[in-house]
Amino acid sequence: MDFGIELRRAIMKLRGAKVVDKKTLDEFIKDFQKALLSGDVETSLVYELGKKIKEKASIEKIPKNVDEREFIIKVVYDELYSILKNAEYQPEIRKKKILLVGLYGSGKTTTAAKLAKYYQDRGIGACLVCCDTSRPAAFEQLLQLSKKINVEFFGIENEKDSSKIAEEAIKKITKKILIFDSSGRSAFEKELIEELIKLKNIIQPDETFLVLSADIGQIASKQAQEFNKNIGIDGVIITKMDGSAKGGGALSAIARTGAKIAFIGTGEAINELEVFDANAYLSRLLGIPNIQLLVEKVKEQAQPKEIEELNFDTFLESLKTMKNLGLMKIFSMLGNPDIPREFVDLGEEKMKKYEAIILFLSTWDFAYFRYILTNFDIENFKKTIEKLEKEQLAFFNGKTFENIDLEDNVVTENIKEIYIALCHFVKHVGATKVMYLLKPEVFIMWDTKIINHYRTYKTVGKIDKSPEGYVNFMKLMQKLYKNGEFPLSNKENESITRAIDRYNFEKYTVSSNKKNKKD
Ligand SMILES: Nc1nc2c(ncn2[C@@H]2O[C@H](COP(=O)(O)OP(=O)(O)OP(=O)(O)O)[C@@H](O)[C@H]2O)c(=O)[nH]1
Ligand SMILES: [Mg+2]
Repeated sequence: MDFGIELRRAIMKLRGAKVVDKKTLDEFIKDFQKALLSGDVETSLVYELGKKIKEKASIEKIPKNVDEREFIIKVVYDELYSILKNAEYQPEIRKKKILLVGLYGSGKTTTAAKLAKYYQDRGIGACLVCCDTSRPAAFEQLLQLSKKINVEFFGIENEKDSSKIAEEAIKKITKKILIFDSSGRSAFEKELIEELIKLKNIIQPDETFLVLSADIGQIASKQAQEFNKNIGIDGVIITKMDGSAKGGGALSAIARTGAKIAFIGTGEAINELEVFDANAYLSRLLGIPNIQLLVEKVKEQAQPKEIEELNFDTFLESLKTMKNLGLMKIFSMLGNPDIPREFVDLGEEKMKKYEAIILFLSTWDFAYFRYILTNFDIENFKKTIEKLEKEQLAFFNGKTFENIDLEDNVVTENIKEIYIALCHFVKHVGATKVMYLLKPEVFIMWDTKIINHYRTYKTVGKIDKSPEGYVNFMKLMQKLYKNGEFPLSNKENESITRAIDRYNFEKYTVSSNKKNKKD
């Protein structure tokens, strides 16, 4: 379980609070502190943070017209950012020598390959040098990795003196970034540290990085200090941030020593390495969508076609290109890192539709859908959609919103069955969103604000959230559309169903949100 889950739960609970008073704030701070402690963050830091948040977000200090929940979350964000921002490190893209050192099994060899790929992708050739002379098969492991990513490899099989290997590599390979992998060791093993000092003197690296696994939590700072004292390090790379509950402890402990965090490892795959960016990390950690970053990433991937605005339509359009980015990353940037991995791991082709659904849902209501999706029976959802597609949805093939006969019982029964099946998974609002995604030419989405508006509409009977209520809503939409009562835009390529939804959304959902903020 990753460290952020508890934190995001605390935030979700705060977001869902009906009123925000002193009691709510105290309770949030308690939840927040508990989450940090479970992430192995130092007790003194946890205490200090709690105190600061209590001061800065005290109810009297929250400006009028600002949502209290968002204000408190912003204070939390800023406090955490102030700890982490100084640990950022910008790696220069140039020819250099990098030495990786660290504890056994911390991820040095994997990280060496990830770094080689990182630089290679940025236009600079890299060579992986095996200076691990103690671990059996270290040579073979690095050799295989270098083949996998197609970078040069240098090693001398059965050579026991790592300094000799380094010397040869430096002599032979002069035009590339050299990345030296070394044997695992603790900072407290004197003899092994002596050997490392010798190796470092021969290499004269431009950058020496200590590779630490997030699993060790706050102990990270002791290792960092000791390694720094003995051999001197330029920064730390924290691996396994994906799988460890203690990542927060490791990060904050390192940041507090004043050391830099050069990269973080976020998975076993070769491309799962990121330059440590405090903003990006915190957005993901706290479940705050980092749309800016997502837009940048999508733009990066979507060349040469520019994506000017990120919305539902461009989202679907760019799904294909975003695929390269990794869906897990996209969800994270949307503030939804808790989406079950299975969603992402299902076969590519098959998943397209579900991806669209989930992406859409997750952009629509973060907190709510994070909750739903983390408690979601994916297999069952998949089966349900497949069944609907063969039966009730197939009924609508070739039909459109304008031409369906809503007085026909067969039509309305099919609508109700689809609606009921989907409500089971994503409730009444989500159900219509999924229906729209599956049959965009037929169904119109609604939400609570839209329902409320049309409930009082003079020309209809009761509109409620029941299946009949949705059929009534569809009838009303069709009637209003046929009477020309929707001042629909003539946006190029915009379908009628989408245009009606845009109209309803802008008129009833958005304006009602604005009104609530003012109150
Ligand atoms: N989940 C996850 N696993 C990682 C990450 N980095 C490395 N690993 C895994 O950690 C294990 C150990 O990685 P290695 O790269 O062999 O570690 P090492 O420090 O070279 O180990 P020694 O050479 O034995 O000291 C492997 O199974 C890697 O796949 C990461 O960021 N996330
Ligand atoms: Mg190794």
